Amino acid sequence: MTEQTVCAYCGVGCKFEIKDNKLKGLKNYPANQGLSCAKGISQTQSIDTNRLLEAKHRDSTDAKFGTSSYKESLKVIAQKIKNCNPQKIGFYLSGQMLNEDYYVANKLAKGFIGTAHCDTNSRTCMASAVVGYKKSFGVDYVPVRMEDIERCNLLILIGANVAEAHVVFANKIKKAQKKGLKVVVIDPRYTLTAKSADLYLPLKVGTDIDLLNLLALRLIEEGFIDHDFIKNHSNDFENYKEKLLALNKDTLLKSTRLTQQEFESFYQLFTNSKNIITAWTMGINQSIQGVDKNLAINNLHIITGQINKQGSGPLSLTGQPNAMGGREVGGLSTTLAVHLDYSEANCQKVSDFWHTDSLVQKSGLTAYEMIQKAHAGEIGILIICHTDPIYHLPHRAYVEEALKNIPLVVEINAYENSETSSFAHIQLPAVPFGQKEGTQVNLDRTLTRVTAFKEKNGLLQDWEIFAMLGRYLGYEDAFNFQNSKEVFEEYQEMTRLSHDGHLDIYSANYNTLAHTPFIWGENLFKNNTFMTANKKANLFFIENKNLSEKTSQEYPFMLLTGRTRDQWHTGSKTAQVAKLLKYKSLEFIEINENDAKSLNIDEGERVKVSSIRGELVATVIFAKINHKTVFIPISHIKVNYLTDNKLDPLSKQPDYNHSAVKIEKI
Ligand SMILES: Nc1nc2c(c(=O)[nH]1)N[C@H]1C(S)=C(S)[C@@H](COP(=O)(O)OP(=O)(O)OC[C@H]3O[C@@H](n4cnc5c(=O)[nH]c(N)nc54)[C@H](O)[C@@H]3O)O[C@H]1N2
Ligand SMILES: Nc1nc2c(c(=O)[nH]1)N[C@H]1C(S)=C(S)[C@@H](COP(=O)(O)OP(=O)(O)OC[C@H]3O[C@@H](n4cnc5c(=O)[nH]c(N)nc54)[C@H](O)[C@@H]3O)O[C@H]1N2
Ligand code: SF4
Ligand SMILES: [Mo]
Repeated sequence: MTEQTVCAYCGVGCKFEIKDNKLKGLKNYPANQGLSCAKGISQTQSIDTNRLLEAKHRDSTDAKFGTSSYKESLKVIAQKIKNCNPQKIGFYLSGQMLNEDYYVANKLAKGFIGTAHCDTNSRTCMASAVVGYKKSFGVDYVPVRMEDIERCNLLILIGANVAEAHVVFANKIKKAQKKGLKVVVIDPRYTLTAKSADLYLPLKVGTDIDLLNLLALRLIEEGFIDHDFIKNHSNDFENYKEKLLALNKDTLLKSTRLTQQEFESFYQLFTNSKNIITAWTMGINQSIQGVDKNLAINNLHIITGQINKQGSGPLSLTGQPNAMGGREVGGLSTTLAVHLDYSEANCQKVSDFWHTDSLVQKSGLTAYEMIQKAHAGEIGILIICHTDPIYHLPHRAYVEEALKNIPLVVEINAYENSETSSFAHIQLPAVPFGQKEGTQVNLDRTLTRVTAFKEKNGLLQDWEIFAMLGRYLGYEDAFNFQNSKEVFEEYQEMTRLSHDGHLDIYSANYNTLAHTPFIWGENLFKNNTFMTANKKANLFFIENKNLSEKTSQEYPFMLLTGRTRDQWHTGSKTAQVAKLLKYKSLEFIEINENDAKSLNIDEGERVKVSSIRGELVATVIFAKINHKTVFIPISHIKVNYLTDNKLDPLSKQPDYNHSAVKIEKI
């Protein structure tokens, strides 16, 4: 059989076959059926460029790095960990790590070093979806598969630009449209995705809850709800309904800035569709009310019974390739391991499983909370793996100050020159996609094998680094793994501890995963039984609290940030591939022509964009985007000097899409 592997970029999880060091979309694989996108397919070109190839060490970030070795550096780190209060140690992981990498890091931090401050960049990505699913359905579980769009009549894409962020899924949506699927796109920007929509709703940024409430209210008033489902499978409908009906429809509509006609078209589509999927990403999750927005979506599916049948349901689209796997392993500081929350009984089970008496007993700091602690001088060691927090966290100037306050910052990266590297004392090289092996889970619970097809040349994969550190700390037995398969199999055993064994990854087989994917949790909500206390789905009345930063006379524009098709975040891999740079420039700002004219700015001109927190320079592009709203892609490496660091109170996910800025000609 030909060698196969899975893409290391987005959550679609396309499978490739590998021939002569070239990748080709694998036919007959459910996620991509032979398709792939430009950045996915060009990944072999970044295996040998811009690589971090040796360990480096310096005592102060003012000094230059000297070369070191894994052994030397890890011994230093182990010694410093032994001398540090575990409460002052943080692990900052990534939704791009494989399950095995996550598993070993999580075991080391929570099980042996004894710090629960082990979180991941997925906090900035889908933490709101996790909390939303758990509140509504009792478990972090995506109850829809991508192939469901083939049985679906209406797909609502809200705050998701799949044409650039989930390219292959977007192509599959287009195919389904040819067979009758209708697509509504709800976004303050007329995105590439909006271009192929059947209906585009240019709602005002931050008003999604108003729109969803208006829809739910009308559905209830006009009887387009599923009474049987509500009665038998949901909690708290009467309270939800009473509060919802007390809202004023005109006020809701006015808030969204949509016209009555636009809303009626949406309503018609909704009420005329048998099967409905709502899919969302960062336009919903990255918000001070990110959890509430998720709940508002889930509510809609509960009251209409649009869930647990083919072609329907609330589908959170995961961004990173293994953000789902990270959630399952327990990479978020708010989970212990294998979907287990912190409780005495769960801690006992996990202590027994890991044979440890140092297990943490309560949830730890989330990503930005670690930064806040560091800012206050209360973090002694931060180990960062497979992510670039200086680049990706909001209010960058504050994050920079925080990292400067940490006596030991360790960065594990496969590539050179991350934005975080200037703040690191120790850098450790890891092997990237192409040289590492293990498993990952895509956005619809598909577990697949990642295969190494190039030599590691003496370098280690992320989990091997954490295991070596574990051994230097004296935990010989617990970290004595010989290969990725052994790590996976221990993780598999552990999934038996998950509640009712719902995380049935223990049934998969490492060897066969190389060619046959495994979908975990199929039929978890069979017969509409959810995983809440009484097995019914919870309804929550939600209101738009308008808590985000507001525009002002001085900062009159609302800034949105997001993806471009051919770039992957910092571009440590994609910006090395010449052909990917042709599609769009990296440092632009989208603004509508009228707003630009009022500032006397023309297309192609360079402008200074500032918020109260910082500034950057970008090139102007005219775009169809709402009045007084602008967009800067996250390929602009400085984007987070501008963004606000408000967090959702429950998910702790940042409010990236609502920062007030001003624009000046330079
Ligand atoms: N090419 C490429 N693909 C990627 C990535 C990448 O870096 N490059 N990253 C991956 C990752 S980690 C992620 S998380 C996903 C993200 O996938 P997406 O979330 O689909 O990507 P974004 O570009 O962030 O799109 C968010 C959309 O939300 C809109 N939006 C902003 N505010 C609001 C609002 O208040 N309401 C509504 N309704 N919409 C709003 C924005 O205009 C934008 O179009 O992409 C993944 N795929
Ligand atoms: N303004 C704004 N900010 C955002 C967002 C936004 O929409 N707007 N989105 C947020 C979201 S959703 C996300 S997911 C984050 C993403 O932000 P980051 O995670 O910081 O971005 P990446 O560039 O993907 O960082 C991955 C890092 O891993 C390194 N790497 C690659 N392969 C390997 C490997 O195998 N091992 C190791 N150890 N390192 C490797 C790369 O060189 C790179 O430095 O950004 C967040 N920040
Ligand atoms: S759509 Fe996503 S998973 Fe598929 S090839 Fe492109 S980046 Fe990779
Ligand atoms: Mo993400």
